[in-house]
Amino acid sequence: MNDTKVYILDGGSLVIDGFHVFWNRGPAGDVRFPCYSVLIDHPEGKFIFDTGFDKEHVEKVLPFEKPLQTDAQTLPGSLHAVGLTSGDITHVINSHYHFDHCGGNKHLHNATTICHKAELEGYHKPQPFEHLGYSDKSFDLATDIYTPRYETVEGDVEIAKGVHLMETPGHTKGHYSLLVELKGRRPMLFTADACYSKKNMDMNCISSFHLDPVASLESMSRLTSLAQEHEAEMFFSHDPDSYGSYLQAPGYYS
Ligand code: 5PN
Ligand code: ZN
Ligand code: ZN
Repeated sequence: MNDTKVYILDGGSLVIDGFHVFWNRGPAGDVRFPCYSVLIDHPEGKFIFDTGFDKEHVEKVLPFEKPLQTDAQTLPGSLHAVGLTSGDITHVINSHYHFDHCGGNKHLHNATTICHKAELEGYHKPQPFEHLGYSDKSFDLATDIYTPRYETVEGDVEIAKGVHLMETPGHTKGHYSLLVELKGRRPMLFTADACYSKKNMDMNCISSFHLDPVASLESMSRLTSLAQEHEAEMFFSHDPDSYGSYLQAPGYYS
């Protein structure tokens, strides 16, 4: 049996203000941060956790976030670099349905979409201040080549051997973080937007984009406990400082 491999697929970068990264703390000013997808090449399937942003969507709806994304940083482009095409992906899981995490779903026309029941509810009935976050609806819309096939889950779930979705609500209603166990190294804990960066964790400071700030803080604390309990390494979702130390595809963790 093949061992699991985890690839980090670079998806380009966006700009937001420092007060959005560090809620009520700042300092103000442009912060450019990375976005990426996680490919899990597993004996039970080829799983993608998060699919980055769609550059055209951001240019149209959020041009002030100054998207940078080369062709190689699109999801089809980054899959190509590891010898795969969009049709090879069997499952897509989104930590949540913010535009910078689901923009590439529409390319994955053979994939089953694993989603938290509460996240779909949150997306379908957003609070008024969540509209921009949930502005890319292409993951939910059928096209000629793409029809989403949802498989709804709740609670902490092991979606394949050693691949665990862990509930970390607050940033959104049904947010998931991801824990992946590997044969040759300590587990990887992908925080997703439950914690943007190591600095957010160290300052115990959440981002300004959230549904429930208290739940968000509890989820950050849960991430700390999970990392301790599993002796896992945390990988943050939008961390300009740590990102350079993450091994990039075609390199992989195993
Ligand atoms: C990167 C980014 N920009 C804006 C929003 C928003 O309005 O909700 C979430 C979000 C983002 O992650
Ligand atoms: Zn988000
Ligand atoms: Zn995000």
